[in-house]
Amino acid sequence: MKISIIIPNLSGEIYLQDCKASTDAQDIRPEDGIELEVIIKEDDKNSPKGVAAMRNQGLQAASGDFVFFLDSDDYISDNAIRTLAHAAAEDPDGLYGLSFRKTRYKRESELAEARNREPQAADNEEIPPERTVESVLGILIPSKYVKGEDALRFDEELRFYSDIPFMTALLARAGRIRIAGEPHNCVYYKRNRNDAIRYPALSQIKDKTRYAEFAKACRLAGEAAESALQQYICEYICGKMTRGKHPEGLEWNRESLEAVAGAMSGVPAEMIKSEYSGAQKRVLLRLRKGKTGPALRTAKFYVMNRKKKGLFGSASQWKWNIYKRIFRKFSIKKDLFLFESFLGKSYGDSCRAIYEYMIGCDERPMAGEGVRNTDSRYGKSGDNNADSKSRKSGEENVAGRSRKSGEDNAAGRSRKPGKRKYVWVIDNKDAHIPGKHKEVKPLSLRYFYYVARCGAWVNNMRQPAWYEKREGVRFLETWHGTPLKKLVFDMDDVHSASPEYKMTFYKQSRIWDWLVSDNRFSTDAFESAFLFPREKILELGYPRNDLLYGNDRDERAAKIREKLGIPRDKKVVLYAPTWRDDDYYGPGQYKFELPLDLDMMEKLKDEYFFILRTHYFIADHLQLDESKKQFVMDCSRYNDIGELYLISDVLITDYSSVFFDYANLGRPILFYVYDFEKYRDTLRGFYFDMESGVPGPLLYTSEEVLAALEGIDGIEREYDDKYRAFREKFCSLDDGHAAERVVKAAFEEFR
Ligand code: C2G
Repeated sequence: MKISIIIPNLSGEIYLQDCKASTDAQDIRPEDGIELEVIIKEDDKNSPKGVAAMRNQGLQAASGDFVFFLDSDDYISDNAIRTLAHAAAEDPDGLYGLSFRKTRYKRESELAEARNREPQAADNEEIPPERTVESVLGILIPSKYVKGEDALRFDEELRFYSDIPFMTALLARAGRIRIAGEPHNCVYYKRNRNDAIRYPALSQIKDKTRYAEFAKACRLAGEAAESALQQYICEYICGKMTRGKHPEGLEWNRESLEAVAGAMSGVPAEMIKSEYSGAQKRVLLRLRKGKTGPALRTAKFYVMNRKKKGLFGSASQWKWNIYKRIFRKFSIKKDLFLFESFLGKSYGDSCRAIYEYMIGCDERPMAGEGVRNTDSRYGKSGDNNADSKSRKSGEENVAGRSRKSGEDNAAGRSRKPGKRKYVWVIDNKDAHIPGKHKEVKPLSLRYFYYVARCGAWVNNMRQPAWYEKREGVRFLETWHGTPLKKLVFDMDDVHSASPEYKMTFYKQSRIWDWLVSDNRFSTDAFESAFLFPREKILELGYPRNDLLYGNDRDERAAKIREKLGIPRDKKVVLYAPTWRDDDYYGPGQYKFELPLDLDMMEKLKDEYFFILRTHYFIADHLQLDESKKQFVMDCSRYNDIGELYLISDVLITDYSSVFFDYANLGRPILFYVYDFEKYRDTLRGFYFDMESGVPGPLLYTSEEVLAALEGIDGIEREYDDKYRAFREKFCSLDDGHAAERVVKAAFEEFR
């Protein structure tokens, strides 16, 4: 038996590799008597003809007894063809198909997981009717249906929905599709592409004609295989509705609904009534009768409700409506600066440093002042307080802006400090924010008010996806770390909770007017990882690290230690790991179990005090025994990790960006990387080789951490050269004046 696998390749090389690897790996034995023919049809990049044409060319070229359609971004399990062929030997005119599994991962990771998957009984002996119409993929089709006089072909006029008429006609001739093999190990892997910006799937392309084409495809499909087609139409409409999306990515409108109403007229009312309920049922029944106006009103109401619930939970829905309908109608206030750090969880990071620099400016006289940053907390301009670091990069010119502080003071330029207003988004009782300002809780009504009206927004993470920047608003994105772990578009597989991650990130980052970078390395990474224009990157050092160079940093550290109640005679170890992309309750809600053995660390309690600090995404609270509290403290909710750096003598971290900042202090850093290989090879990947590139030892067990702390002086000596080189590369722009440089570069009223 000969089987022709037809692969239309529209997506280029990036996915095809896995696809080809899976056809090459087919487990076919001599005694099976199976011959495989793999036909890959490349589309013309300059004048693309589309998937229907490529498949037709494939059918023309196929010489097998059966054909099998595989998409170039998908792959199949190694036993797929053999299993299908065995099934088809029983009934050579029938249709057999594979179970579908949607995946976001590469073949290698997916197959590794499949090996551990428990066998499970198939839910169904047959492929569900809506899928049979929707897609030709994963089905072994006897050649008699695609050869000869009335051979089936794809309609090349249809760009998105050519499968519908093909499949309805095939079903009319060959009947139902039975599932071959077991769903846990014999599978068609349908890849959900995670990069709709650079490599969109057909289903991710927004096109105004899509909806009308869907209706046309249904009309062409006509009478054939009626019930499967009808079920598919209903599922399609409800599927789009429940996701709150029109297929073009637009709002539903009457025209688009009219386009499907025709296809709906043949659907029996009984079927709708028995299988659907609520708004879905009402919309389908109205469409069936051609009443597009009432159907549209019901659908819109339904979509609106779903959308808001999804965004905020129903409690905040009304606030969002007020934001959209009322607050956004007011003018923006140019002098109103909104600050938000780590989603309002803390008063800290670069946003804090920028804010404190700004209020410092407002308090001081303007004319002839020359040097702005005289706040004792951040040291004096020009006074370089860093341990022993080089300042060679001081004159570097980035994005056409001078880094020299003070000299570009705008004598005579109006700053009107009196008019400026500051608002902080904050939900942390321990935040004691200085200066005249207002505070709003995230997602409160006042929050929506200021989001709608602010003239400038300073944020260190992404703003909410629903936020649309208004004309004249300035957005300063400080970001929150030099990346070791790969970010967004540099990640192949996205393991975190949100499948839309890359697409959403791309859209959100388009509104940033400036993005702050701590070093050249970060600038390069942001350009490739965020697809972000280099000219908008302010490579001026991290404002958040200014405090590490303050003249008063020792005094300040002593106060913080006292406030926290840390014994004076103890050295402090700060343990600050990052989060794990694959261990979550939901988006932004990650799990964490302390991997450091505190019983073991107790041995050091006479010398050391331990501060534990989880990442802000971690939802789990650390549970500490009373007995441990004399040498361990949980500071996960502490406002600003920068202050914890100041009071600690040693940092333990893993892949978190914290060590780039901490290195400014020149104090020892240990890397407790108990899951190193998994993190590097599967979860994220790194921008550089961690084993050779970080300024401290990689440790894999609590025993090793203990030994390293016991011998910390030796480690400091051992890593001295490496540490120096590391600081040269990553910290050379930090000097206590980054906030000043960033504010001046972004906001003209401060120049
Ligand atoms: N952070 C913290 N406590 C931790 C870990 C992180 O306060 N235990 C803060 C630090 O300011 C750190 C920032 O959150 O620099 C970002 O944390 P990362 O662990 O680096 O992770 P992520 O939020 O995914 O940031 O490009 C930046 C990072 O690579 C991505």
